[in-house]
Amino acid sequence: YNKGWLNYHRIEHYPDVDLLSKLYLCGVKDYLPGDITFTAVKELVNAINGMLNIDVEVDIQGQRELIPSDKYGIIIERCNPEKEEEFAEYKLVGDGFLLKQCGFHLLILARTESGIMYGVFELIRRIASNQSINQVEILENPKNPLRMLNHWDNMDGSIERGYSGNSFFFEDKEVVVNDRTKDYARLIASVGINGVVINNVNVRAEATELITDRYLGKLKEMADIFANYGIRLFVSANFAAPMEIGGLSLADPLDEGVANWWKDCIRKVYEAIPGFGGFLIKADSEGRPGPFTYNRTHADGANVLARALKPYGGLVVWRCFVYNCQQDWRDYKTDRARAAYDNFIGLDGKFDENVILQIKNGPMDFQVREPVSPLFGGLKNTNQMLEVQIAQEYTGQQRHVCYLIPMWKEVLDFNTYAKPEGAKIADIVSGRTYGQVNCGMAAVANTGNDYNWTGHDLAAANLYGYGRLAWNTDMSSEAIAKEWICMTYSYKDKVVNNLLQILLKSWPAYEKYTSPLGIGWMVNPNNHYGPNVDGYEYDRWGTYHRADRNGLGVDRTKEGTGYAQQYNEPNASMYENIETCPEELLLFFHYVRYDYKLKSGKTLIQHIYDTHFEGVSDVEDMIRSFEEIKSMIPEDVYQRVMERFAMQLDSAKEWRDRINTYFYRKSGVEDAYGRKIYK
Ligand code: BDP
Repeated sequence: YNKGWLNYHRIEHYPDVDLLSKLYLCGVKDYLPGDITFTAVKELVNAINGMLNIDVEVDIQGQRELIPSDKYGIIIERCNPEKEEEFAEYKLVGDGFLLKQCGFHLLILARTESGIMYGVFELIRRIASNQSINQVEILENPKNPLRMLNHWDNMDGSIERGYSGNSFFFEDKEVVVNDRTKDYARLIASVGINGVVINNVNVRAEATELITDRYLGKLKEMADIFANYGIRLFVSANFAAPMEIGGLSLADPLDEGVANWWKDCIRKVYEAIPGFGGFLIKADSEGRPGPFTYNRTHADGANVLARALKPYGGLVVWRCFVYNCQQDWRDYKTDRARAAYDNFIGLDGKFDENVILQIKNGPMDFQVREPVSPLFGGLKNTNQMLEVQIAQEYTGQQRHVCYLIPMWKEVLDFNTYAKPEGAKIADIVSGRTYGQVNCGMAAVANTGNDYNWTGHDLAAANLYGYGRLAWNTDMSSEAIAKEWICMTYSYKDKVVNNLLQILLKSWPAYEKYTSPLGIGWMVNPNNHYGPNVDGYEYDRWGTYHRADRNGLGVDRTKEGTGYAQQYNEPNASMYENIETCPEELLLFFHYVRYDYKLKSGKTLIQHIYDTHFEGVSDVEDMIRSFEEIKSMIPEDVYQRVMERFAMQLDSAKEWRDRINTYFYRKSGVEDAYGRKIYK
């Protein structure tokens, strides 16, 4: 496998090499450098050597005062409260860092060891992007306390919705710990990830036993590797574990025997792995067991675990992806979009402090376009985390390029109006809105044991970008993409510009050639790749477009399913009214006739035709931009990406033709430009 964005390719003529040839490691008493700092120092030495061909001399110096002030060097130090005054102007919080030139020295200062490591990676990024560090002064504090990855890896080595090969955590029902574990930790720590759930949220068979003696030894080895990179290990747990592995006859969260079983189980987990993070739980969803069986609430379910985890500082991350997956399409009023809100809003304030509700970005399921979940802005007394999906389940399965950072930024920037100020989703999940500490972001990972980690080489930009965005939600999509390109390939203008264009074009292109204006789905059932307009239409999953000869879309206003009313004002009214509803979500909220005029002056049907032709030509543009940089990127990368582009182009054409033909046949309306539609 390759080194991803940490390959440290050579940077010619870097300006500030003087500052970088020596490294002083400081710290006294309680602030002596520890494992994470040593990991970071080693990383920095390798990085400087790889990029600038300099052998950095490391000097483990107790006190900064002893370092000659007229000699160049990097100083790495953890803040010592005795020196607090000196740095009072820099408000370092949590794992934040300061990277600053002071005279002849380049200082990396942090309160925590993880902070040191994040400062080191910032310096590495600067060098890789060929940016000068002369007079640099950067203070960064993480915007989100928790920055997690959720892997949907199964213990047989397969990955649910995995498009990059098999698991590197599990093989043949065993936990795997090897060099790749370390390289994985290194990659994700470099972008700020500090928590990892290694197994699928659908916990079946052996995975239920991960929290028993059978696996704890191996998990401890993994947790130790992660810990050197400031990452905590979490696992997905099975709500029915007391029955499935505990021999109890029930899993009722209010049963004392069940509560004691969890306490005992969790005590053993912490005896083996003191730094264990906690559990991720999917309950009462898509066939998974949960508290509903016993007529208990999700708060009852989460709290029994939370109380057992509390003495050890452990967390329960409880998913809100709870809906009826046995719907009847004939019943217009049962709307899957309503489900998460309806299930959880009444429980606001009933969860313990160490429970976090993990909420998918939208009310359905990671479609190319969805409104945000109305639980954000609805819940006011509950810890919350935003869940996004890096794995491209519905966005081309890592055969299509689809750079997702712009989508997540729109979600984070959405104003929920839960308060007059500071109520964007970014504020809520960071804990700023309600002064919470247990919150942040989580994402379904897109990795596997493929040579390049992510199947599509360009899909690594989403993994990289997710980490960077979770660390700093203010970063722009462009800035993140540029960093990734520089780190991975080159800082040369042509490479940066062309790859940047491709990435930024990709999500809009995918949206154009797939299902129109927020309606979603229209994919092949089960595997979710490629077009199938009616694939889910008369099925039980609650995912309908309701197209007929006059129009399409789901009426989610008061007259329809009432979903729009789950938002705070003025959002509810904005969605309710077809005139003010953002057009990209028009069909999500409204049933619209084919001859309805959009703001562009085009009819809905003409818009559908046009965007589908445009989407395909956008893919052709992306391919041309990529061909232009052939000689500037590694040959194997070029080959792999071109193979995927060929698949993407085929698939985009299939989407275009199926969608256009379908709506032509439903509506009988001709394309205004007489382009090829299969009649
Ligand atoms: C859907 C996936 C399914 C997951 C589920 C979940 O199709 O495989 O188990 O989400 O998030 O997107 O639990």
